Amino acid sequence: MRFLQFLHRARQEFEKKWNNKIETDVQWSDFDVKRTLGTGSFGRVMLARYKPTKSKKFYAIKVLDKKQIIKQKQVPHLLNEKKILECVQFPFLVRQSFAFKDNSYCYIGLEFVAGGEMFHHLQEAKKFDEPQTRFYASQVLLAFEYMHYMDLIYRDLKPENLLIDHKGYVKVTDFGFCKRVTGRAWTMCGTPAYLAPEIILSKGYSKAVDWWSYGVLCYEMAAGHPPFMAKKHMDMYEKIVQGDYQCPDHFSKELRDLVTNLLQVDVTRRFGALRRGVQDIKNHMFFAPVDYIATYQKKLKAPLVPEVKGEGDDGNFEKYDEDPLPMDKKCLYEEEFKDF
Ligand code: ISQ
Repeated sequence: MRFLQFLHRARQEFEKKWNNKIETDVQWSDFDVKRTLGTGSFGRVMLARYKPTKSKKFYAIKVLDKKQIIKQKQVPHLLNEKKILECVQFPFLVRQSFAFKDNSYCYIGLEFVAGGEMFHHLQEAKKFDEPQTRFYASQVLLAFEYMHYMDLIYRDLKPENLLIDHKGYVKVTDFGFCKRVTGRAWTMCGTPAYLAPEIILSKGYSKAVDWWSYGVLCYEMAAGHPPFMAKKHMDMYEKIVQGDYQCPDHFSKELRDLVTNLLQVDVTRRFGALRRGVQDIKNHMFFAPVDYIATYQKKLKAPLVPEVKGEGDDGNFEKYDEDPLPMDKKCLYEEEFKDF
């Protein structure tokens, strides 16, 4: 009950920000750029240090190429992402500190989360044991409970989008596909191995797609590979819409039961989307050892504390080619990006 009161207050805060446009007067030349932390189809995330103030804080700045955004028709998704990031505030969601644009790019400044991607830690460990799986899964669960309460569908859950902070806790990043909807959504988006059957079948879909991808994530953390795999996307989609997967023998009966209830092809049977909503998952026996309040307060000892040698240590992130960021002489697509 206490948590519901918290969510109610958090929703009021969210609404206030949703209706207010936040301005900043930060610019790219205010930063010392260290290096690239990640790349995507419309740009890259760069580690950079803010020069003007004494604190010289580090940020992970998402640099988005306006030309690419236009070409790939992603303007609405970008505006969504910025607005949502401005509004959300939760311990397991990455925070936005500022946003600005110039002639060629749009920039979103995020807090720097130094522990690296869960994807990287999962690769190193091959698979997580069940207590570690539960530790991360319980935080993503609270993050989804928060987002869904704000009428947000996340739509892109995967280990690449989960960062580990210096204490070893999860932060969800990349809100590029996140959308505020009360009814149904229709856009085909996400990552093939995590797509819910109803998205593949081009049906209108709801928040339940996040609970499907959550089932895929729980499975993948504990197994070391996702439940639906095939060389060709079409073969993988066939398995997904059939619900054709098997749990490894080492899965406990609790984990097996949780995954079975989440990976329900029939939305009307899927955990998270039933009458009791998220409570069916929070109260599931797999999560019986979890203290959600202590989790929310980050009072528990993390199973893996990443090595972070001081502020701005980028050692937990892979290296990328550093291509220059060419700047146009005139402002591109001023009208199209006026709301950024
Ligand atoms: C590091 N910190 C915050 C956000 C990030 C997004 C992508 C890659 C690295 C990141």
